[in-house]
Amino acid sequence: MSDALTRRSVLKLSLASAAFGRFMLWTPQAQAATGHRWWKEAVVYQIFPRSFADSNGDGIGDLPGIIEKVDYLHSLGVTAVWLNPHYDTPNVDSGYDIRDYRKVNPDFGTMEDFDRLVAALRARGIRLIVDLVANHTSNEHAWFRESRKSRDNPYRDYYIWRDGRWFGAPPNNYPSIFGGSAWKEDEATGQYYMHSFAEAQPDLNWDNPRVRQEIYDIMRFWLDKGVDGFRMDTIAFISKPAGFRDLRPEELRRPDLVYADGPNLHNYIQEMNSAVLSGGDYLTVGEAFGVPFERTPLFVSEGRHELGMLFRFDVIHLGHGDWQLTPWGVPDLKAAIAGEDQSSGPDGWLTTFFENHDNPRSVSYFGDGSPASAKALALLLFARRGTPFIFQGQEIGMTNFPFKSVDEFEDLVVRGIWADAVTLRGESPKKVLDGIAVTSRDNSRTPMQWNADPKAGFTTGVPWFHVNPNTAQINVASEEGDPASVLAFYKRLIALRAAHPALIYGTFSDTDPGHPKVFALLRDDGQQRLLIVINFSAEVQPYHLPPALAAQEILIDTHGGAVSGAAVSGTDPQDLHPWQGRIYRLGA
Ligand code: TEU
Ligand code: CA
Repeated sequence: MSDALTRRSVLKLSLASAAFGRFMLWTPQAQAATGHRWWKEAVVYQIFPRSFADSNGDGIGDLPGIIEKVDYLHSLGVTAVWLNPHYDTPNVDSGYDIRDYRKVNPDFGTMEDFDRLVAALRARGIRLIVDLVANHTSNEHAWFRESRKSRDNPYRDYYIWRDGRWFGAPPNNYPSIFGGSAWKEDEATGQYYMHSFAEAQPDLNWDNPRVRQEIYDIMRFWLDKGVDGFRMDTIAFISKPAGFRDLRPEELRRPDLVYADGPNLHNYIQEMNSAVLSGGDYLTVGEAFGVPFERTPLFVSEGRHELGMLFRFDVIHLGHGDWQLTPWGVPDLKAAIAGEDQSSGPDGWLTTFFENHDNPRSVSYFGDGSPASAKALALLLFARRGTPFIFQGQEIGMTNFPFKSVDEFEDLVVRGIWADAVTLRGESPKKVLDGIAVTSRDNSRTPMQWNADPKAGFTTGVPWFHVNPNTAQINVASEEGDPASVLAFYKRLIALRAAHPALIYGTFSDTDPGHPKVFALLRDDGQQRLLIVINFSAEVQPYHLPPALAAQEILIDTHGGAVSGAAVSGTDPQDLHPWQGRIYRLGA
């Protein structure tokens, strides 16, 4: 049998078993032979519940609100949902400070609502993954309330307590990712506890086996409820160094690189895998903040039995730190994309995403705010190798919010930046505000724009956060009726990916990494070769297909639904309109 034939039959077999798997028990062994997995084929939709849909008019999005929108999700074609934290929380950091891991946030509903959500999604073939926040808890969690009481409390070792070095000086010079020291002195015992993020988010002590078992129990609890996996918050931070030495000056600029490299990190993830994850074929995606390229395969290489995929931040953080902006060009974006792609190693898998709840809107940051640039980004999202994640509102081209003053922000990170940059270091308030306005994660947290109403159809009450005034133009209701809308384009892309395995399992290569404006990306699964060409600029680009890449057919075009399926012969002599992109099927 020729190589190509072998590949073909293996592919057919695995596609057949993928279809089969929907109705029958999943067989991980059979899948492992080809590396095909449901979660590689999935298209995931991220929901930030507080801002998605409010069912009871209190101005806060909730689980019944999501249930009302499951048909919308189904019509979009997504096959999985990632829910940002839905647990009981004092809400210091939008639910990433969990008070009770087994209780639904009362703002969002009840456990019955959660069960109904799982069922409603499942009835439409959509799986659910939940957020696992295991590096830290809320300071109001029962474990921490016990832990801080006394040095000999049975929960003392659930957290990381150390003596200060001398009066008023923390145990070492670790900064918190959210600003200030990572140590907070606690009155009851006079010791300091560690918090990688906010003071209200004390870090758990993963070196304590009881803590690890608690987390595994929590994971089993939600798996038993029917969830299909986890997005693991800042998972690379869980293992802490024994000695807590001081960071060197150059390390202080990127403390996350040190925090994400604890001595037991991979032991713990492997233990979690064998204790919990090996029991099924779950979607697991680790937030890999701080993980350098070369360590990526340690998490995702199949043979290591750790995680299915990671979120890397090379692309989404291109050109910005906390708030400082550095200029970037299309070749830099190409390099970041190629870098992420290659970092997975030969048998690892990654994600493709341009937005999440921690970042600005991609159409504003990477594009020029126009629907045309939103479609170009959508095409680039699906051109990349990896499981695509779409953040709520991205599929209609939601933009950044027009923030005009620092008081309009909600995020504690903004307050931290302001205190550090303006108050402490004397930076110009205008400069800092301009930077925050472009980069703040509050941009992604404004209510979902369902219709043109000033409340966006998000709530009948007073929305908890500003509605973007452009909901008058950018909203689901108007785009649903428009075949040329961003929403319609996302639907076509999602369907196209499902129908073209080369877009899922095909190799990825950039055929023109130096071109200053145009992407020309090749996906090849041995059966089909697809060329994705995207004019990533607001100007016309005279781009011609290289003669070697004889195009047979246009599968999708950002400019006009009618042309898809149109035959082309060999090179295509047309200029590309601003932000125009196409997928060509190439000859053998
Ligand atoms: O984020 C971890 C993290 O490092 C981010 O805060 C990142 O540095 C920043 O947002 C820039 O993108 C996770 C959650 O995604 C975030 O929402 C939480 O605030 C944080 O953990 C603490 O739980
Ligand atoms: Ca509500």
